[in-house]
Amino acid sequence: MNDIDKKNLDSACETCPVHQRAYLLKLGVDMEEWNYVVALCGNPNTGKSTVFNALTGLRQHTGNWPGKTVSRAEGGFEYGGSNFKLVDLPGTYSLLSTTLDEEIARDFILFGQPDVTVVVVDATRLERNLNLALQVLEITDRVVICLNLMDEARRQGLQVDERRLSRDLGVPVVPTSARYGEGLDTLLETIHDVASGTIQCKPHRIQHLSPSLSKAVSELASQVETAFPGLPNARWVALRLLDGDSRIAEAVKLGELGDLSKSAAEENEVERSMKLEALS
Ligand SMILES: Nc1nc2c(ncn2[C@@H]2O[C@H](COP(=O)(O)OP(=O)(O)OP(=O)(O)O)[C@@H](O)[C@H]2O)c(=O)[nH]1
Ligand SMILES: [Mg+2]
Repeated sequence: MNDIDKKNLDSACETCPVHQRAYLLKLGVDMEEWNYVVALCGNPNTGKSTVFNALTGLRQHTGNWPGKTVSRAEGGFEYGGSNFKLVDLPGTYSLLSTTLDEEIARDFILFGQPDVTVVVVDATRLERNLNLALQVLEITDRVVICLNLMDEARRQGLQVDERRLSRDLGVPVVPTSARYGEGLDTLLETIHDVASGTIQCKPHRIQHLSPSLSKAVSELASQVETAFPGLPNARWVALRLLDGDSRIAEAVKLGELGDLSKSAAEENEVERSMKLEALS
């Protein structure tokens, strides 16, 4: 492969879907007819289902998460010539997996690697809602913040500087009043632009781990990568292991992470060779 081909492949990779097709299939999401997968998460009662219904209309169906009694809704929409699959995740305050709902939301974002994760936040309770948003920014960089209930914030005399928020978080922030359909066109456009790579996110991450923690995370992350080649977010897994996350420790012991990394890596390999073939 010459340099130009290599460059083309690199730039193609920057904009191609990043989702883990094999793992999404395990979670019951078949990407056959879809270009991009978008996850919708947020604290309970922030308007996720209202946003979901507004974006997908009648193109949706509901069921349960595979093997779980937690209900899920997924649907689709078309924008800018691409088909988007939208998955409504259970409402959660955190991704640290103390409940089944949190575990489902976390696994979907962490291992399914949606092309875009939309975090719906309540503009009238920003401080509490940003906890989840910051956790999401730790594990994925393709995020759009949907700053919902703006009508309610205005009614309460609250002003939110969405530009400043966007600058501080390093990802786009779109103000909406989903119940009244306000801001949803911009939300669609922004989801499209992040999915296609037109907008590049630079998410705010914790920069200053102490030197000893930083060293421990790097060492453990490289062991995790050796044990589970191709696993996305090995650093985050290492951090959770050091924090004593029993669910992640169990997934490591039972080899569940191994299943995921193997299928994801195989999938990537197939996609890569197809791209190389197309270039030759
Ligand atoms: N005023 C106002 N109300 C809204 C807005 N968006 C949603 N709501 C209302 O907020 C309530 C909760 O909305 P849902 O869409 O069910 O919220 P959710 O996040 O899916 O809730 P859970 O699935 O229970 O976590 C409903 O009564 C909606 O009509 C908005 O922009 N403004
Ligand atoms: Mg809901």
